[in-house]
Amino acid sequence: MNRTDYFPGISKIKYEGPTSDNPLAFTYYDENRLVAGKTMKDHFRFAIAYWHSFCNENSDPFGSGTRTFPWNRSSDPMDNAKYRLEAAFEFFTKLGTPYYCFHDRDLAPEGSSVLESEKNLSKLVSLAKDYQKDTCVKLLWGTANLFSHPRYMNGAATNPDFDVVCHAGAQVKAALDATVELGGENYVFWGGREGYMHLFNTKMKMELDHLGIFLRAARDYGRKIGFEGNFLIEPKPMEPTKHQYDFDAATVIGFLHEQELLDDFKLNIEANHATLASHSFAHDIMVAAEAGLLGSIDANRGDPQNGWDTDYFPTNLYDAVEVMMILLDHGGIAPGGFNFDAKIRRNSTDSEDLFYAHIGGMDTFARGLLIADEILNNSDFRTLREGRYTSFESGNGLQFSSEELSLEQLRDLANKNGEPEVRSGKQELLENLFNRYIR
Ligand code: XLS
Ligand code: NI
Ligand code: NI
Repeated sequence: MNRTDYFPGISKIKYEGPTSDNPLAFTYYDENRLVAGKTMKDHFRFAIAYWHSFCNENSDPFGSGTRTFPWNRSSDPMDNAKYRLEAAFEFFTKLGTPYYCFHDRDLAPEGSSVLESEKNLSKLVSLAKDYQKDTCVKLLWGTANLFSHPRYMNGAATNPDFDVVCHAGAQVKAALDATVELGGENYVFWGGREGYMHLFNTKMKMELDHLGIFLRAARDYGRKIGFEGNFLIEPKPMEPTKHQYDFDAATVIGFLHEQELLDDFKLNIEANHATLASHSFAHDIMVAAEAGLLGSIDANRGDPQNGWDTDYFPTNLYDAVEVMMILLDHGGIAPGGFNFDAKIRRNSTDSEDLFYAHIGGMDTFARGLLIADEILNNSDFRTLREGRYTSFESGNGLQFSSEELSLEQLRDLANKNGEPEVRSGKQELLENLFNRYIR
């Protein structure tokens, strides 16, 4: 393939170790390093989000873009889509991330009809297939953008107008075709405008039932065309709708139960969405993981001072350690991965800024993994936590856990055993212990 250099002056990013002062090198992410029996590459399965990195020129609601993408050099959007693909694969290979993720409309522009949109997408998919073969970069997940076009202003699958639901169906069908064609390992539904702005004009139960029906139809089609991966729902509590139906991990798990989707669906947890729902990143990861439903992660970071989806690149080591401890305890993230659903700031205008951002994110999680592994193996962390629950390991406690005690029996035991001993939760000790390893 004829290659243009879209990121000139930047060569393959290498691991140089913690003492390196080269900002274009990894200091912690060493893809072949073994930690807890797996390479770092396999622990993370890092992915690049096509939309933030190659589609948005840093515009915001107050102004147009501040970057000019060299791949937007034609007046024909299809040509630009091809240049963009070329640039994206140059970036993936220079950075050394094994995966990428896209929305249908990131890859190819919408046409003037359903048919034209399908044709546009399939042209780009066949090019992407060649790049994937050439570079060994793989597709972590595909998705459909069911929120940007004005027709989706009242929702996609939950729209009160059936004609809009059909368009959403057309898009998801094509996006599933694309995902399967490219060997995508997962398929994501982020409920863009699936929610409501006001209850006065909303039939909530009907909309939620339609969402379930739509997802079952998508699941059936995906399985029919040979998609074997997980379908993932990405929770988010608000923005763009005032109330998004997929509010947080716990809400989505309830929805999956109710709609009988648990055999095929898991969750894609995004850090900034968890914090928007007044949870920590680790909280929503834990909720999903303990339910056996952690599918993948959108790695980014919110801003503690403002309440929207800032999509900062993740640099918070404390969060990374917490999350990696959960993953080490719950069998890891595969077949999901860590997708950088994050964008550089509006005033980050140099082409290497995109590299710094991703290098920082990858190093943060790699360092988090090393620390998490140390805490779990070398400290009293596990025993302190386990120690709080020893009363359920034998005797009446074990009987209770095995659902063998009635309420009357609990009453009789309380009466017999008297007032429980006071036992400390040891939170400060655990926090200090955790901090001692952050180094
Ligand atoms: C937006 C979402 C979106 C999904 C993919 O807030 O995070 O980027 O990940 O549609
Ligand atoms: Ni996301
Ligand atoms: Ni988001």
